[in-house]
This record gives sequence, structure tokens and C-alpha cells, in this order.
Amino acid sequence: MRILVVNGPNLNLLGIREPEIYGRRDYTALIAFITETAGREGIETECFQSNHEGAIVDKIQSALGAFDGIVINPAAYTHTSVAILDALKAVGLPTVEVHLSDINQREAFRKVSYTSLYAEKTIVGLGFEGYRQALLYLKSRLGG
Ligand code: CA2
Repeated sequence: MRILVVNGPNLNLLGIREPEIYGRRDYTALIAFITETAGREGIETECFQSNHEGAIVDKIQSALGAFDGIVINPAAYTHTSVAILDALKAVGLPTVEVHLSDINQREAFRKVSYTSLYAEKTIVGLGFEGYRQALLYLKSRLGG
């Protein structure tokens, strides 16, 4: 089973500021966590991060025929991007949306998620653990 993990803008800066919201661990630690967790579950992952909406759309499009599912934290694009929503819909793969923080307990604009209009499941507020739960959900969903 192959899962594409997509992380959006500024997540590459994890750990440098706002530890009370996003934790103290950095992006390298997040990728190590995802890769190790997936490996233990027999899941192959590719992790992709971009600060550019179009690059994220391109990556999602390239998942067709190459991956069985998608885990995505679109970061700020969660709240603005119809293009990412449309790409997910077009590709049609089972998708789980993850947020490190609880977007429902923050500013009003973060309560809106375009991604969640397609994602089968949205996991918020669990930090790195949210990615583990997303992978486990897709494993079970895909019969793995
Ligand atoms: O909670 C999440 O995972 C978010 O997707 C993170 C985004 C935010 O825009 C979403 O509303 C919720 C922000 C990602 C990175 O933000 C940083 C902020 C300061 C220092 C480093 C990263």
C-alpha cells in the first residue's frame, strides 16, 4: 500500500516558533515519525512539502495510479484553496486531512476547511499522532 503524505506552507518551519500550538519538534522529526510509523504498519509513504499551492495541486494530480491514498495537511491553504479541493476530488483517492492544532478552537477563519468537503476524515489537535491515526485509518479503509 502506497500513501502520499502532503504538507502545506510553513510546515517546513515547524519547531521554530509557536511551540504551544504546534509542539517543539521540527519538520525533520515529523517526517521521521511518519516514515517510521508507516514502516511498522507495512505502509510505503512518500512525503511531500511545498509552500506553493500549484505545486501541491501538481503533486496531488500525480498521485493518480501511483498511490492508494492521501494524507494531507494543507496548512493555511486548508482555509482558502478550492484548487486543492478540486485536485483531491479529481484524483478521487481516499483522503484524510490532518491538522497538528485544533483548528476549531482557534481564530474563526480556521474553522472553515475546503479540504474537509472531500476528505473522508479530518483529524485535529493531536500533533504528530494525528498522522499516525490517518495512516491507520487508510490502512483499514484500503483493507491492509
Ligand atoms: O494545525 C495545523 O496543522 C495547521 O494546518 C498548521 C498551519 C495553519 O495555517 C493551519 O490553520 C493549521 C500552519 C503551519 C505552520 O505554521 C508555523 C507557524 C510558526 C512557526 C512554524 C510553523
